[in-house]
Amino acid sequence: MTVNLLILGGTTEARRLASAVAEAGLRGTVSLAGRVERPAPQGLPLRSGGFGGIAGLAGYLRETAVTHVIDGTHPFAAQMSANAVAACAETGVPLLALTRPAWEQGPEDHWIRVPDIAGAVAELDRPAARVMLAVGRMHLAEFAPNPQHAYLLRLVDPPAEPLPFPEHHVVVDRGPFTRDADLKLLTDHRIELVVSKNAGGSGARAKIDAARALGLPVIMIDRPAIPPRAEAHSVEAALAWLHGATERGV
Ligand code: 3Y8
Ligand code: NAP
Repeated sequence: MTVNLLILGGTTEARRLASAVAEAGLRGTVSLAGRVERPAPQGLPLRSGGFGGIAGLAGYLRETAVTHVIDGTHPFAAQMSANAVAACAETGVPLLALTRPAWEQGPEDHWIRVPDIAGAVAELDRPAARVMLAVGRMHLAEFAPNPQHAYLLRLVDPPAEPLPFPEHHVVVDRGPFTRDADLKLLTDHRIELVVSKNAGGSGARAKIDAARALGLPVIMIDRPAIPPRAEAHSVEAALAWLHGATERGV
């Protein structure tokens, strides 16, 4: 069977998979939501924007005769992943998730684990501190109830609207980040507390390694629930699945 792969992208691992698929001479497309102004080149043709829910994705799979879907989205992109499980079940297109194991707390880590964004907001109901809020842009408004803190924000694009924090400093940057650069960032801004999603992978963990080196506490947000699906934790395993699936003719 001729492969026509759809990669749901937006992570370092998805981009690396796309390059490997292109090098293998297989046909594939990377899909992004269109969240940022200048997405990184993906090594395969790119489509951008929502599909229109489960029905929209199922329609896309049929119309473009996709033979396999690899969901390489971020662990917090739970809606996209749930839609992929449903649309692939409906259309019979084989689905594999390429996802990263959650970060584990080490002996020198000072983590305060919370179940979700609301848990992180509740945890910030404490006396004023210098906080690195490294959760991106989309959920910033939820953090408005704690204006007492001085926030260091890292955003992929400059903020389009005023931010709900009287005292804040914005760094416009995209990852993957490095431990040394984040060590300097936390030190220069005299950060006392870091707020982070448990993204897993290497691209976002620099701030966690830097916080550990500085002995700083981290409010660590656990991942949202995602329906069960086949999973791989490396590009090599994802490619093996793809080759295996094509040999089996599924
Ligand atoms: C549009 C596509 C690659 C992929 C790079 C990874 C690593 C660097 C670290 C911090 C944490 C954060 C954020 C982050 C990281 C990788 C990966 C990752 C975290 C790009 C990209 C898109 C997005 C969307 C963006 C979100 C935001 C989240 C910033 C490309 C650069 C905070 C997640 O302004 C916005 O609307 C931003 C939205 C979703 C979370 C949020 O709620 O704001 N990612 N990030 C994707 C699309 O349109 O479909 O240009 O590369 C991708 C990457 N961002 O090629 O190596 O694999 O995780 N992304 C988090 O983990 O908390 C930054 O600052 O320390
Ligand atoms: P989400 O909340 O799970 O998805 C909301 C809706 O956005 C989806 O239902 C879908 O719209 C659209 N969408 C999401 N990802 C898409 C993709 N790759 N291609 C096409 N449409 C997509 O997703 P999110 O958390 O906003 O994440 C959006 C993108 O940013 C994803 O590519 C993700 O990998 C990347 N990202 C997210 C985070 C994060 O912290 N959430 C971190 C790093 C990268 P329709 O229902 O209309 O199809």
